Amino acid sequence: MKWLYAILLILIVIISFGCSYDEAENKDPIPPSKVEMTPHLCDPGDPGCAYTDRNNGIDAYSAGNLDYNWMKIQWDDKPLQKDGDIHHIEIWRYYIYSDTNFTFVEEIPFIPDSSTYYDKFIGFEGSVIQKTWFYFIIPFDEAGNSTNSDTVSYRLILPPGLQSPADNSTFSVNDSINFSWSGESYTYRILFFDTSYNLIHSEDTDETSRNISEIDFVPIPGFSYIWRIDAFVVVGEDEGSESEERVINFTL
Ligand SMILES: [Ca+2]
Ligand SMILES: [Ca+2]
Repeated sequence: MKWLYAILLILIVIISFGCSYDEAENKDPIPPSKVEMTPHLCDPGDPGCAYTDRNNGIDAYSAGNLDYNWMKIQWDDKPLQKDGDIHHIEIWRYYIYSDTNFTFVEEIPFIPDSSTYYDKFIGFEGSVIQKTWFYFIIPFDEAGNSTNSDTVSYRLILPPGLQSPADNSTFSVNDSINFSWSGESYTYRILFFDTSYNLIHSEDTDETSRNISEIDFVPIPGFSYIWRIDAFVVVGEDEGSESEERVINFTL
């Protein structure tokens, strides 16, 4: 009878191997890699800041002439690219004092290298400013496994309301031009970019008006620039806002 037991044992081993093989084939047990969100790195015009508005991590994002900013969030998707089976990503946010109240923002398809998302607060009823916003993402793979990312945060404040000069104004380089805006008692940064968004000049002020003669910026005749005002409570903290952007043209 020993040989019968031996055959039974072999059969059981073969069957259980077969079962576990089938299970591995049908069910992917490996969840997505954990994603690291990119914290706020620095702002254009900060001393030694080599980052631009496009790659500086979580940041306020100009919502044009609305009275609040949108939020830009970013993450490192290299681990997800290596996984090779990511299907979609869920975006989630909450704000301080409501940290049990996670809000689902949107589900986006996974497209490698497009690891930037702009949260326009669509459907949010309360005031968007004076809140510290926290974000995390949840990548899902083809089999439905998911792994939460870590969390980043940024506080939005009232964006400066641009007054003058009007968008697409044209001046001689010798004109007296007054740049003015409305806002709280914040620190303001006036920024001038070329039309390819390279930062040409920036400087900080506590005023809400600056004449071009007070600004250490020498425009070149025949050139156009993009200008805007950023606001900070304390420069260098994870907190701020950005005005809309306007174009200014210079002639001789
Ligand atoms: Ca997987
Ligand atoms: Ca910024």
